[in-house]
Amino acid sequence: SAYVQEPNDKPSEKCGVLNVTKITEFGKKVRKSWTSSWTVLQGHTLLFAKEKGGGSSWFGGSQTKPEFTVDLRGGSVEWASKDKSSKKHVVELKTRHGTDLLIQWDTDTIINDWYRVLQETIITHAWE
Ligand code: I3S
Repeated sequence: SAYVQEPNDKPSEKCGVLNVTKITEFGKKVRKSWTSSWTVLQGHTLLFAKEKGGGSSWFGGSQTKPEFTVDLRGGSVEWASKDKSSKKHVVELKTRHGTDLLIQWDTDTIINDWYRVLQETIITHAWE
């Protein structure tokens, strides 16, 4: 059988390290604070945890709790305009609650994958 039981019974669709900052919270502009975060996509939820000592940690274990989570339903992604950041390959993720994030990674193939997966997730869950 192709069925494989995941350790925490919640298959992760994608994970990796990304640079992340909030730019608005509930519609209000907040000061940027770029952080390197271990990022996990589970269903329609995107979870971020601070990287500990450069090693990749894992949710579900006791070591690391998500620093924050984002519900992608009703959100949108686009490539950030130049005025949003001087960094390259920056994705702007907007949520329906008015909390917007910038997500960035220097390697274009990696950030392109995230862009595509986030967009697919938002489309998949559009009617929930
Ligand atoms: O949009 P801003 O204010 O130019 O964003 C920069 C600031 O967040 C800056 O921190 P300070 O507010 O402590 O100066 C960061 O170090 C920069 O990385 C931010 O700009 P970029 O272009 O990297 O997103």
